Amino acid sequence: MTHRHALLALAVAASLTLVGCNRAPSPDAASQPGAAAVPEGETADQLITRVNAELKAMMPELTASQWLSSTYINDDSQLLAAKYNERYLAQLNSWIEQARRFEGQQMSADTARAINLLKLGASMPPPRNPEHLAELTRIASKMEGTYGAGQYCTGEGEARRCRQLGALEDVLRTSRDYDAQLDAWQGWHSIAQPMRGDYTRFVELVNEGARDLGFADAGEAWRSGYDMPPAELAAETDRLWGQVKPLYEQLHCYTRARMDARYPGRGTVDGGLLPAHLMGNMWQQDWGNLWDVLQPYPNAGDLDITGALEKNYQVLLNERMVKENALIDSDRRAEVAHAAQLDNAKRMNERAQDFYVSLGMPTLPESYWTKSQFIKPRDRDVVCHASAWDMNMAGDVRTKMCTKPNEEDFTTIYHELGHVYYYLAYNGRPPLFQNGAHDGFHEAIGDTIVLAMTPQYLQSIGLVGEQTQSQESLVNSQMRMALAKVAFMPFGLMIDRWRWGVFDGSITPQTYNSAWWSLKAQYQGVAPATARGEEFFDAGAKYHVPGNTPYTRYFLSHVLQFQFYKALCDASGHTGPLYECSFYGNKAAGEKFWAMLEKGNSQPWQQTLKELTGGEQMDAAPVLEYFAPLQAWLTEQNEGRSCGWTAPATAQSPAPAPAPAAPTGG
Ligand code: X8Z
Ligand code: ZN
Repeated sequence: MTHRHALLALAVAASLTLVGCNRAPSPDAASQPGAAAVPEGETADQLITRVNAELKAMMPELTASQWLSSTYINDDSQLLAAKYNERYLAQLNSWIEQARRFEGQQMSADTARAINLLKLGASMPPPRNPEHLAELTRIASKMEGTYGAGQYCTGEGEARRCRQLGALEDVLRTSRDYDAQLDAWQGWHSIAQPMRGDYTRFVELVNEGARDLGFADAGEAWRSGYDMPPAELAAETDRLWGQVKPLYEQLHCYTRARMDARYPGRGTVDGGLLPAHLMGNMWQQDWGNLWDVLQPYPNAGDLDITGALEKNYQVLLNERMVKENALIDSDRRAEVAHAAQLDNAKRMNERAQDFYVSLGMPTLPESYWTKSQFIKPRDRDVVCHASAWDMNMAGDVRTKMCTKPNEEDFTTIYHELGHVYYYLAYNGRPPLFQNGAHDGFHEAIGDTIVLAMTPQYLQSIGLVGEQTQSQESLVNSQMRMALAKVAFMPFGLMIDRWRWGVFDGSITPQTYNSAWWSLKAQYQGVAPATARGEEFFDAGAKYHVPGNTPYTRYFLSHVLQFQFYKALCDASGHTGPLYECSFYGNKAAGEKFWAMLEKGNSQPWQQTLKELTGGEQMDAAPVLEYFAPLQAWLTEQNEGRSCGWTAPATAQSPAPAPAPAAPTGG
């Protein structure tokens, strides 16, 4: 999932509740428990110094409660997480209220920025009403727990079998059986149905919070964290998408032809859309698992990273089993396998750390290795969605994953370490500046490193075999990257197109699902193979919806990471085509990267971007430069095909509203 910057964002959200029209402290704020007394005669600069200290002091208990509820899901941990979140948000309200005294007064530029940051960028704008705030944090914890503990059960009695997300994803990754994939896909989506009511209420509450803060709705609050007017953000993302769309359409067209060949007669859905359950990924956001179907040249260049990682794990497991008595019982065998999985996941993390260290960054602290959750525990429910945590703003950084030995998880580790190194780099800044330049920056750090994992780099670490230089192997490696990066982009946009609509009321609870599939069709060109009416809540089957993590950040990250990559390649002295560059081991690139990380969000992101890339605008030109050979190849392949798709009428028209609920007594 997201890194725990969300926490700060939550805090920021809360503070917004007090940005109102009257200057007197609101009774709510005055009565907040734990609100420190305001020292008499305190200046704005002194206030921010104090807020920074209080924020840092509160952080450990807040993050600890969230960590426990994510790594040990039960009613008690959820209760505590909700409570600590509520307290924290209330405290933030109090800080914001205190800051209002200084509106319009002279203060240092840093203090003005810090006060502004308190008011902006809220991901969960909390309502002013204390009961509603408590209800909001309870619902948030509950939805996160429901998602994390979600399971799909089939069969009766002895034959009853329950599978969680990881097992269902395994089916989509490895099975090419149409019905088995459909079952896994539908099964996972069934876990979201019970969340529909909670989500509906959640939307009302965050909108109430947003309005209390002076925003039109929660979506506008989300769009306000980009050092530009919120009204401009949607157009900005449209502009960037416009740059990449032709490339996506080529990839889609090629993919559709291969899917038709692989699943004759049912490789596409009416209108030329790709069937959601066949794309190798629960949300069709990364098509890399379809390598067996989509690989351009099967005999050019071995890039089977998953195969290599699995083999490494098997070797480790065999060593462990041999060391043990061969006759050990099945319980002990399971323990040994678990220990081998943990060791293997740590090795994958060491490999990722090595890249960062090669750039001159520090090794991770010992506590990273002892306190992280690397694999799925056997005895309890956890939120498996990957995340990186800064527990105390003082070096206790962690990753939480349910790592498996496959390519996707391998690159996710690099992604999470990007967050972790960002935390470590800006830990010296005042707490209010300990954040990404904007949230897309935070998401782009590790992915920039992933772009530098060229076939040559992968060969040098022994993950893939000898790489030959040929046009065919180039197309293969470009395709591998495109299936992860280009396929992602329309997904990165559509989630918040849906949520912005939900928050502004243009998408109502009666049209949650039809609007979801309408946007999936419009942006991604994918569709469900079977009807998905309003009895479903398919948005809820994607972590970031019940987890309330804004998603535009990932779209922006997929643009920015190519800009960062290009800048670091330049810094390293690379001269050839962009896609050939790896800055592994290059200290000059490392220094430039670190200089950006170390800034946090102490200045507008445009300035930070300029210092790294020379330009102040987000720009997808480096994406196109990188993929130029693939785009040319795809265009050639697609010649004579009719590309593009039309969204089916059923996905566009809202489903009929359900019958009104029966009146309840009392
Ligand atoms: O949620 C994540 C990371 C944590 S911030 C694992 N990502 C998005 C997703 O999985 O949906 C990374 C890419 C997109
Ligand atoms: Zn992330």
